Amino acid sequence: MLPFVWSDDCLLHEPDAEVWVGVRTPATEVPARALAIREALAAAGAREVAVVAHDDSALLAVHDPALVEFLRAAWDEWSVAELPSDRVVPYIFARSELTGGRAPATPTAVWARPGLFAYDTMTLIGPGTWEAARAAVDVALTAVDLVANGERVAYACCRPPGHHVTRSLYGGSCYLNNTAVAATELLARVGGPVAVVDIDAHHGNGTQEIFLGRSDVLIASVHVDPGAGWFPHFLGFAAENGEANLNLPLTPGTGDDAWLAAVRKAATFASSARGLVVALGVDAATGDPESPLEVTTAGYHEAGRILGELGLPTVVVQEGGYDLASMGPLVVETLTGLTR
Ligand code: SP5
Ligand code: ZN
Repeated sequence: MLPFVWSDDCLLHEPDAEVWVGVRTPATEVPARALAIREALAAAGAREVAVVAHDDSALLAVHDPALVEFLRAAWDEWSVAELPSDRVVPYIFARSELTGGRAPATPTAVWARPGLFAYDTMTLIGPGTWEAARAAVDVALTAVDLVANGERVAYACCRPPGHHVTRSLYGGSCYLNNTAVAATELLARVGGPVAVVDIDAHHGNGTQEIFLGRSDVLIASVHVDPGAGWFPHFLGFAAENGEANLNLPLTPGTGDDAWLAAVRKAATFASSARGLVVALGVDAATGDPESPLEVTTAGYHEAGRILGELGLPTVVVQEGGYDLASMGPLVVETLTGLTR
C-alpha cells in the first residue's frame, strides 16, 4: 500500500496557455494531469494521504525570498492593473548583462516586474497559480515526512511541476522547485548525502543550478539532448558534469534499452547516498507530446525497479508528463517497480 500525498489546491493553477514563439498556444500542464494520476493510483490500491501545511523554512532554504514574494503577489498585482493579458507574462527581461551586473531596479510598472523572475514566456501566472505551486511544495514536504517517519517510498502527486526553477528564476511550466525543496528537507531529516535522480524527459536545470557546487546533494538527470534542439536548450550537457552532477543527454528517438542504461548509470551515481528523491517526469514515454523519447510503460516499470534496488528512503516527486491517457499507468508502473 504505497502512500501518495494529495492536495486539491494543486488543481487551482489553470495556465490556459503558453506563449511560445510569440504565439498563445494551448497549455499542456493542465489540472487534469493530476486527476489522471490520482485515478490510476486509486485503482491500483495506493493509499491517499492528505497534505499537511508546512511553513516556508524549507522553501526559503531553496529559493530567493524575492522570487517567492513575487509569485505570492504576482496575480493580485496584475489583476488590479487591468492589463490586456489575462495571465501574468513577461515582456522585458532583466538580464544581468543588461544591467552591467548591477541589481536591476524594481520596476514601477507592474507589467515589467515578471522580467525580474521569469526566464521564458511559456510559464503564465493566473488566479490560483500561487496557491497551487505552494500546495505542491506542501505535498512534497508531506511525502518527505512520511519517509522520515519510516515509509521506504512515498509519492508526491503534485503539480505544477518544479525542476526547471532555479534559486531565483521560474520557467518551463514550473514556479517553485518541489524536488529541490524535498531534497533539502530529506537531507535535514536522514543526513547526507542525498541524491536526486531526475528521469523527466527534460534536463532538471533548476535543480542543477540550486545544488551547484554542493557535495551533499548528488544530482543526476536523464533527458533528451538539449543540443538536438530541446528545452532547456542552454543547459543539460555532459560538459556540465562534476563530482556531484551527472547529466546523461540522449538522442531523440531513444527507447527503453539506451534510456534504461542511462537510468542504471544515474542509480550507480546515487548509490552512496542515504536518501533519494526521484524527479518523476513521465514525458519520456512514447506518445508524449512534449518529448521525442520513446520509453514504454515496461521501461518505466524497470526504471522504478532499478532505483528501488538502491534500497534507500525514497521520495518520488511528480514532474512532467502530458499524455492524459497514459500518464496514470506510467506513474503506477514506476511506483510498482520501485516498491516491489
Ligand atoms: C516540467 C516539464 O516537463 N517542463 C517541460 C517544459 C518544456 N516545454 C517546452 C515547450 C516547447 C514548445 N512546445 C510547444 C507546444 C506549445 N503548447
Ligand atoms: Zn519534462
